[in-house]
Amino acid sequence: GNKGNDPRGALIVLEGLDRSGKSSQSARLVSYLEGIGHSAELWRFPDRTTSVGQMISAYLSNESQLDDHTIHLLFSANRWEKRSLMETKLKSGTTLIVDRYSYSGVAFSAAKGLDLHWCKAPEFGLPAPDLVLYLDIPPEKAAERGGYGDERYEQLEFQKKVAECYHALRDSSWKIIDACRPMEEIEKQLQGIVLDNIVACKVGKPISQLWS
Ligand code: Z5A
Ligand code: MG
Repeated sequence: GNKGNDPRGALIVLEGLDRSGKSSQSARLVSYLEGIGHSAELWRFPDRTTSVGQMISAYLSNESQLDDHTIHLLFSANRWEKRSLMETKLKSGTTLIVDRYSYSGVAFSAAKGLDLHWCKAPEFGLPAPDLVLYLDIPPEKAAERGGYGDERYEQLEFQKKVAECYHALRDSSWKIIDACRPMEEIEKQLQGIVLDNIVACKVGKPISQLWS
């Protein structure tokens, strides 16, 4: 057990447009960290395993219809229901690699035309990431990748709006990664950035809260 003064884990989020490579790179990062002896877990939002997550999943696959505000709040609730476990893990020294977080929540809803400040409000007080890795890719290039077009938001014009909304959310915790390069090259770059960040968290950087 962790007695409180022990090093904490880092909260590291991957964001980016659909098909930018978040899930591929998150999985590779966790394998890498585990391989060099770090305690790390792969998390993703939406977490489709909870009852809220199942409502979200039905919505995304067009099996159900929901008002834009309602689905926004469900995505946020899906993060809040994982908050205490997230904090417990971080405090016990486990680094969390999280595939999408509040930035996806705000960017996708704001891209539909909802007010940006309204979209940010329910995220207030969630643990703030120590690092956001933004996998940057032009929407046209992402659309050329496999599997695009199966779910509700996977349309080119909409993805362009999402990209603009992501841009408005950038802050000093973000690192912009060129996601058009080969997977292995991106993987190597992320490993270096993440290791530096984990070390910085271990030397006592407190967990802050959104939107700081
Ligand atoms: N959403 C929301 O509205 N509000 C919220 O709060 C949250 C989410 C959290 C489902 O998310 C939707 O929910 C999403 C946002 C919204 N909108 N949509 N659509 P999801 O995470 O379940 O989406 P996904 O379908 O699992 O994955 P993705 O994000 O679209 O893709 P990705 O994870 O970024 O990419 P990938 O799966 O790693 O790679 C995609 C393909 O590209 C695959 O064939 C790879 O082999 C290939 N790939 C990856 N990297 C490369 C490179 N470097 N070169 C060439 N090919 C590559
Ligand atoms: Mg994914």
